Amino acid sequence: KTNGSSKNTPDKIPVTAHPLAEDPSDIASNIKYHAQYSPHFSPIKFEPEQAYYAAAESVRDRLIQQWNETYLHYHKVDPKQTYYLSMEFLQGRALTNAIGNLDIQDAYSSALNKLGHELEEITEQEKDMALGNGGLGRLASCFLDSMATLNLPAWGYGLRYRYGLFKQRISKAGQEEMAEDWLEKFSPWEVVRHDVVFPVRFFGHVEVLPTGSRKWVDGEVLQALAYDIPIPGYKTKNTNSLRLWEAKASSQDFNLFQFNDGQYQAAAELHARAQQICAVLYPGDATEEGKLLRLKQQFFLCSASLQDIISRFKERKEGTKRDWSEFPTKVAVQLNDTHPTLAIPELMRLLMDEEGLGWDEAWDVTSRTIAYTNHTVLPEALEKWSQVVMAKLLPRHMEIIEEIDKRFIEMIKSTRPDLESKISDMRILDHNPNKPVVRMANLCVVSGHTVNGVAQLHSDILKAELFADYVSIWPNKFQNKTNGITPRRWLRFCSPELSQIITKWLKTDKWVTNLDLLVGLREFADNPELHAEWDSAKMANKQRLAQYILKVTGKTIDPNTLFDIQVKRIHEYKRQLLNILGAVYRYKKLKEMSPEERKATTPRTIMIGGKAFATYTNAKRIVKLVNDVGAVVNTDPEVNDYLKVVFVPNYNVSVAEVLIPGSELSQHISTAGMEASGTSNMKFALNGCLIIGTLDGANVEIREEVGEENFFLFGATADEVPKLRKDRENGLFKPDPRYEEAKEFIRSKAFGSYDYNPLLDSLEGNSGYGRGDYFLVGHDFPTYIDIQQKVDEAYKDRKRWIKMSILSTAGSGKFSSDRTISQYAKEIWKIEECRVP
Ligand code: 4GP
Repeated sequence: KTNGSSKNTPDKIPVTAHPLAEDPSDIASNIKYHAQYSPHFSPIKFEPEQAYYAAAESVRDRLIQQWNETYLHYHKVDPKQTYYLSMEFLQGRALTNAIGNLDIQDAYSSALNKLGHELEEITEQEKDMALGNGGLGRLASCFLDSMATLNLPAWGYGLRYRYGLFKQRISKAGQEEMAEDWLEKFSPWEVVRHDVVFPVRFFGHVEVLPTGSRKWVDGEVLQALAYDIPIPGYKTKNTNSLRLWEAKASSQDFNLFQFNDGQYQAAAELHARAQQICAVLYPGDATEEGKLLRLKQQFFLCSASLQDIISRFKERKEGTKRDWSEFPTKVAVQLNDTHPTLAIPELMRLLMDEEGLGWDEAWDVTSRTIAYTNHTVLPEALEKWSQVVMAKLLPRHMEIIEEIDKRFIEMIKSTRPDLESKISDMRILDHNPNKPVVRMANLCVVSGHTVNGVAQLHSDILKAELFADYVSIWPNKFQNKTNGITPRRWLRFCSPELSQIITKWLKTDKWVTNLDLLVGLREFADNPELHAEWDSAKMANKQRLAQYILKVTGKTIDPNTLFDIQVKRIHEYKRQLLNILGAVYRYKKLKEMSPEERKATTPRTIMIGGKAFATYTNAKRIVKLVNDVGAVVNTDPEVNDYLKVVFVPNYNVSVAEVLIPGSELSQHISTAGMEASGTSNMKFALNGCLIIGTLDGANVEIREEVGEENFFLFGATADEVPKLRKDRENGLFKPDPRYEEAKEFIRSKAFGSYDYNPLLDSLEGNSGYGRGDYFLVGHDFPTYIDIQQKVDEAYKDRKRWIKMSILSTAGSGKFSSDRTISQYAKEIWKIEECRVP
């Protein structure tokens, strides 16, 4: 191992461009070529950072080659293509993934060695591309990987945020948000496409032309500029695109006269407004300005993407006039939640006002093209936009939405008089005089050809509750597509040791693209040789995790303790509070024990990580509580050999890649019925980690697959939840004394002087969202504590635990995103493989 300093750079390696080199020496000279001729850094230095950029650029050359071939192939074949519109893509790092998918790991590793570097050290130089918030964004990225691997003609469309969500820092005060700086230097993975630019209009008004048709004019016009990120499939030539839009004002919009007059801000006003659009993901929306900016972002994504899609549709049959009724046979648009709903009125507008179609024809095309995925039933996440703001920013779209709403009501009245009393709930416009809004989910359901949930339980809830009235009109519109995760990033690359063992025992590495093969491990679940190998791979991953924790928090954790992890966005429904109350209870009991009794317990390290949305006060209090509990427990010499509580800062994709392989128990403990699916539960299970969880989201299916005896179940079921809430309102809830004890301990200031009463008060009282313990922490606490005891017992029996761990991996085949995407392709998009020869 070298320190990668300039002293170690072997001068003998020639500097040549070999974009597709196979041989490590040629790859090394290609890397050197990039270090020398890409003018980003001084040519004298060759530190790990420069080596990363040079290696990334050399890998990118290869991708571009395949990418161009893919594009030309799709152009020639003109297959039906899917476009996945999403406000979020949580891509994480690209280098390991690209090298792995291209199957050039060994060659790059030895090429870098020749240059005095280690591949692993180099890959850690990369900043995460963190253009997402949580599960919905990471799902989109897993889907891109599967689409390319399955050779499907399918692209992603998103926004190129300058700062992404935010970087989380933990201080005494709790969470602090900092700008995420993935573009501080530059990203070697994006290719700016100066030839792909579309105008996007805001404000203005609608003009009626002499022909009677309508046109949106005036207002302000920005430019959408494309940045493409190559998405390689695993061991295939197909390399798809993630196209991210950046907002720009044109040079014509720079007012030179004003500038020379000293009015610098006024001169570049439109440029400044353009910059705001792609500055951050989910800007605060407490103010009217914030709401307007979010709506602008959504429209910007939809308008640019649809103009691009339409121009590709035309371009692929250049010279001939395309029949618009063919559009849905060439284009499938998937809306990742309601954020890109404006794609519906925008497609209608483009078809009618720009292409000259009539309403019926445009409606037919639009509704056969668009499908919608719902990712949550939380009422606050179901978007509603003010009609006033919508009419001001997008006057033509508001007209179109009104017309869709009107026709929907007419349809109900004429065909389903039995539903007339439901119209006010089902229609798109809510004319509440205090706050008239557009209900985006309703617009999606009415306009799209398919609506899907993301796990069986969630899809059932959508059909039985949220969208029940529509089901009676369109029974075939609703589907389930249980989420999945890519086995490449989430096992093959993040846990090479375990992967090797799996390949050895299955005698094939085909599981990487056919995850169902993992079931073959069941046969060896009792084999002592496999047990020994499994145990040592898990231990290596735990050690790597312990080193990481030391690096980022300064805390030492012991790999011989049970590693128990909960990582996800901090939200009351996900119940990190239940976890920490459990930890507090455990701590209190340990304090009460004699030293001998303590020795008989199962030592644990509890790790919790996740970001709290900047304006979500209770979530931020939870982050602080975890840190405060950790500060006391971890420094208590009586207890800290048996319990540690660590908050893992700035949870993101690359942190997950270290945490998940090293975990043994993972908590997925949401109030039943509230977690649409969860996807990290799948990643943990795949990595041989056991799950403690409620019957919620995909937990239900994971438990079915891995076997009940390998899943630590507790808590109320989704069916029971409404009655439990009612009981609570009627004063019928009787708290368990252990629950009271844990809360009281925190209130007693055992964990510092911060006032946690407002947080704990959300668990008291009898009613209301966020009060009266809406998320049923109190109800589920006793069964949670009981099942944790079962975990402790199971962990003591090493043989049993390892067997459970093997069976967990063996039962995870269903959760490959390859399976999910094959189902979308067949059952929603109707697209087929288009393999590049
Ligand atoms: C998330 C859901 O909370 C999670 O259960 C699901 O696994 C994930 O989508 C992917 O389907 N929702 C969001 C969101 O991230 O912003 O609504």
